[in-house]
Amino acid sequence: MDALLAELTAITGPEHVLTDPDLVAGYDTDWTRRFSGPARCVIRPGQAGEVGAALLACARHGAPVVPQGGNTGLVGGGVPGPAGGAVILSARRLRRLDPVDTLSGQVTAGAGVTIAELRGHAARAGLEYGVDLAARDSATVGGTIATNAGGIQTIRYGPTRAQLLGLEAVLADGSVISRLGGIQADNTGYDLTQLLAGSEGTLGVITAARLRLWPAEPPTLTVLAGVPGIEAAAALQAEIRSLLPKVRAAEYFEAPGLALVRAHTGLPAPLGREHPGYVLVDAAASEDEAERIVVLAPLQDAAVAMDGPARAGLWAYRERHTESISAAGIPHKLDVALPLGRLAAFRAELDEVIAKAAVITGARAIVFGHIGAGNLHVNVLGPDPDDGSVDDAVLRLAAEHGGTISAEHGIGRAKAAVLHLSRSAAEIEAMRAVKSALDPAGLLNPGVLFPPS
Ligand code: FAD
Ligand code: 2HG
Ligand code: ZN
Repeated sequence: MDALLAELTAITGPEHVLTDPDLVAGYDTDWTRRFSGPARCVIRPGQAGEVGAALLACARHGAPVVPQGGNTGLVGGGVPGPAGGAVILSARRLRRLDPVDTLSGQVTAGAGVTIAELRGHAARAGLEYGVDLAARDSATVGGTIATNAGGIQTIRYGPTRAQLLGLEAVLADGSVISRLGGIQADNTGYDLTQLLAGSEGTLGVITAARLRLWPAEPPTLTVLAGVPGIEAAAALQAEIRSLLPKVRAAEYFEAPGLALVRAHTGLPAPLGREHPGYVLVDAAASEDEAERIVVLAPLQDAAVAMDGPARAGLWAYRERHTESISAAGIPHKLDVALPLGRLAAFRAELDEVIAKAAVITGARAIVFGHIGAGNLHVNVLGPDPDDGSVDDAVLRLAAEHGGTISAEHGIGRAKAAVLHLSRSAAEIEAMRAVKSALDPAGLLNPGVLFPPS
């Protein structure tokens, strides 16, 4: 056994240092199958002290460390790059879950707790965790903080950073920073908690977090409506949001995505007719409010559900897009956001831009997303996974329309080379300065977030 493996084994015991290729396979390839890289091993520490010892051992042996949670990330940030030699540090065993503090409406959770577990735990105390996403059964507290995940409730509760009151993390030098006291009125200098939110494993390994919970406000109304296109979709969700105070999700998908979902799942057509686009809205609404909504003119062909199973049935058309696309191929995932007023102009140019960029390989786009937040998931099937020309063209188009190249999935390895499309040179330099202050040797997640210097 080589010296690093011997040291790592001494830290966690042999059962938590994986080298068998069959076991490592679940960690070294990302959810999309587009990103993969050889790992020297996987280590699965059970507490922050073991994380610190593992980081120091890797630093001594010059082995880069790739922090990983549920491995549901979609931009290659949680798996090694092609160079090899990296150690994957899985945070899944950091499973602390304290009783809900109902006095403050807060909870402390370990990095390895899944979002479904956290949401269930909060619900049993009559509260709600504000972030929800289709990957809820695998995505972790640590991973969602590291990516500042958004999800289906962002328009109501904000992204993950808005839930984050404090965290515990291990820095590259093995030191532990911890602010789990849950004091909201805390004005004592740099906010290191928020610095780590969205840092994508480049600044430290998150081991636990103090999270805000919300009064439970179960959604009671789900509406799925057909629309002629994205402009009508943006207008419809705005109209519904102006009439209902408690809209928690406003989602969008199009006919090609629906066709893939139906082919993959066997679900029947959701509405009486086919439409170019569909809007799905979830709200906590009274019966009176619901009645005001269902008479809206654009809802002439719509399905309305007011009980759990029927609502879940409508949500399946939206939530099963990601798996249905993956069943059809390895997608290029371009998670952009635009000002709502630019969505239609962006969408109008999108197909042409994709067709030009992928002229040799051929390509088809499936567009869906969180339209209430201006967030579109452009998935492109067809081009070779290693061919980045489509990615480049779509991201440039979003930037030209005043949008961002990542709304919620992060930069990862997928978009590191084009970070400049959304961040100025001065911003990237400032971010690099923070990185080299906290991780001067570049131990944590090299190749993620920053373009090669
Ligand atoms: P991983 O994939 O393991 O890692 C993601 C990043 O975080 C990597 O850079 C990794 O290095 C870093 N990281 C992980 N754990 C730690 C830690 N403890 N400390 C430091 N760094 C760490 N995302 C959304 O934002 N909104 C959605 O609606 C959404 N829906 C999805 C639906 C499906 C079906 C799938 C497959 C994915 C979806 N995602 C969505 C993407 C993904 O779930 C999120 O990015 C999620 O935050 C990743 O969490 P994870 O625990 O799987 O992290
Ligand atoms: C979603 O909103 C996720 O469903 C995944 O963010 C998006 O598959 C995608 O591109
Ligand atoms: Zn999304």
